[in-house]
Amino acid sequence: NGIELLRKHFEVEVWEDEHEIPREVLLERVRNADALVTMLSERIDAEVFDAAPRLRIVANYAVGYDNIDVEEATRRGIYVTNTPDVLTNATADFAWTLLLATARRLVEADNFVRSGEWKRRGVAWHPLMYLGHDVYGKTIGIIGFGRIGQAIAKRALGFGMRILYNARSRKPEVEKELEAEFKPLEELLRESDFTVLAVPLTRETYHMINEEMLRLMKPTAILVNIARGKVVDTEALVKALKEGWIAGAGLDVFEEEPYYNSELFKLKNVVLAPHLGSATHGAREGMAELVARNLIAFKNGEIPPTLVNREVLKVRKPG
Ligand code: 8YV
Repeated sequence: NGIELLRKHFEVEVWEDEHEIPREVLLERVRNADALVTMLSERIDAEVFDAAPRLRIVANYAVGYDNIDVEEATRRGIYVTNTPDVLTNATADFAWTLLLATARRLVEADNFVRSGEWKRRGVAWHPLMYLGHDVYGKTIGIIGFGRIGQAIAKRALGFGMRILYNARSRKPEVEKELEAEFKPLEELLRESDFTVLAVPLTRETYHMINEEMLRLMKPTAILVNIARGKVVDTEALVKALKEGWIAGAGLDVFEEEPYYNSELFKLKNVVLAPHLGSATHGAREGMAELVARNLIAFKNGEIPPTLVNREVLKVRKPG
């Protein structure tokens, strides 16, 4: 495991508590740290860097790194690394898990069986029972066409879907391979039966899916978010789901985590998960190992294999 691997090379201090590390404890504990392994729950910014004068590398146990002020890290010559690739398939699988579960109302149906309601009704079968949305042959729109977005598209090929995508830049090589069409955001939203969010959270993608965008979607459309909660304006989404501008949503990520929203939780046409996109045994092992490899490379005076801020090399030497 990753920590065992690290112990061979470093003196390791672990925050074992299942609760998040309190800010003041974090600021205290980083005082003598050369390296820091972080998760999404920790905001790593100038305040942390000020408290950690020896810090040379922040290895994020995640592919997304919106929890880290990368610009500030670069300015101070601190490496930032992430965990791409090792979680791509697990996360794409989970996007599909949510898509299918929402389209076919799996959670509602599961509750119907396990609550005893099925037995109480005494009706074995009815042609209109828990009707869902067709998936095969429909149109999927993928917003964000990096590794995870493309892996989601690959799976869509098996579902005979028309694949639309939107991204900062066009990707002609993959367009061919995945038979995917580039569309401006508005068009993608208008045409898709399923819209899946796979963008990183940045200044540009914050509340990218707002009321105006939700109103463009089909009333039969389903929105799936495995990216970051803040990409969607939740208040607008709740309105869209309640008023039927869209048919449903599968959400793995929320504007605040842990999340509670009594309005959203009342709705039957949503399937919710507590940020489980990469939560498989294989992906977690891969992430831990990659974090360790980045740190070991740093210790050996090499450039970490999945360095996020390459510009930092202008400010510091490898190692
Ligand atoms: C992690 C993620 O579970 O990689 C990411 O960006 O969101 C998830 O894989 C989470 O970030 C743990 O830090």
